[in-house]
Amino acid sequence: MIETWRWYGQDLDSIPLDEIAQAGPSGIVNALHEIPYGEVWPQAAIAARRRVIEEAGFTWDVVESLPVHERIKRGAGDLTPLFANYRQSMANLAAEGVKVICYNFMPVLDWTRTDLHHPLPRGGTCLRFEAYKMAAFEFHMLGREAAAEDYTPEVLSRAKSWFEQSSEADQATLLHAIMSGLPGAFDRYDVEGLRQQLALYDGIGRDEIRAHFKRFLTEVIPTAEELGLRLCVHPDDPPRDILGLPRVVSDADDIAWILQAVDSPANGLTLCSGSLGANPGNDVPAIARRFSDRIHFAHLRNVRKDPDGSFEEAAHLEGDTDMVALVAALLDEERRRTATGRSDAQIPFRPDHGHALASDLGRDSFPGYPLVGRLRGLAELRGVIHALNWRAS
Ligand code: DNO
Repeated sequence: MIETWRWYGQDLDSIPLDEIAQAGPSGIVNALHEIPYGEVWPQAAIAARRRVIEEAGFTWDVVESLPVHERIKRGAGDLTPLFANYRQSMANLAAEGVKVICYNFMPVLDWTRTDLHHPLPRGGTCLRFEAYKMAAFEFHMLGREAAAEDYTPEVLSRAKSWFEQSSEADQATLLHAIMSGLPGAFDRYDVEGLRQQLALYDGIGRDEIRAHFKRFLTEVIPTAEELGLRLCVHPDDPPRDILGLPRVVSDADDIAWILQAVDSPANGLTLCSGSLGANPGNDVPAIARRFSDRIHFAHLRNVRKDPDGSFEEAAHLEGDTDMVALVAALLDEERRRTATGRSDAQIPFRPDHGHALASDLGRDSFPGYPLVGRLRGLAELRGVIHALNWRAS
């Protein structure tokens, strides 16, 4: 497996490449976050970023993400220029040798948490999704009455108490946490802005989103094939509908549908164990085995779930997903690929998220992306990989 590390670029990330080098990964996962969604990534800008990465001794293995514009997800307006721009960015990336492109198809939001600094029993903090806080946000702050159908009466009653006792600062902190999943320098909303975004999805259900997704794939996968690129969709996080928005990358049935919608090796999956693992119905190692030949990238992390729909990010080898079984599935797939001579036999993975530990606590970094906590995750995963490889040899 290829060890990679997500880096947000020299202007946005407080963790420099020379510190990442000390953690030991060979590859970097990067995006031009500063370019607004829908615009072309110029080849010169990609080349400049590539030089920075390579001069620090890394390869740029994966783009995460080449974002899909909201209008494509909504199927709104003349999409021809947006598809053309996406294809042009793909061509520019291919020209610079970057071959794996991760993206998602989550309407409006990306990953969603309610607490960015949830304390851990032995010190340090993790990201947490608290069902009652999400309900408080939806029902009381956004005024989305239909949210009542998505939660149990107990969760709704806790939501009400939380809201009644909350200060303006508490509410601002919650809004900030929910918005933090949006990775770029763009598209953060306040409550009113979010209401407006949600209204744009009125009348757009699951079937429509799927149709828009299929259209996207139809537009870009043939180009990926020509350019020798592999696209890999990132699952929804959490893997269920949220804010009344339909989500279509949440479980094995969804993945099966996507992979056959345009049946090509270039149409693949980012196996994100933490995202998929937050749905109690998802057996992540089984999903990995079922779709193994289309996994182009893996995000390895763990979650611990509560019965009310809450969950938090556990240490990489703790939590509800059997990480050793999952890594074993990926290594088996790599052996199969090697045996059949596939050029992409090695699957890039990154330690996805990490607890904020020790010196992380005084340092500003992207939520979920501190140095020490991810280094711990990478080191543990590296140990699992070495041990499984030794046993197989
Ligand atoms: C969260 C990430 C996601 C991911 C996008 C891919 O930490 O895994 O934000 O980058 O969903 O498009």
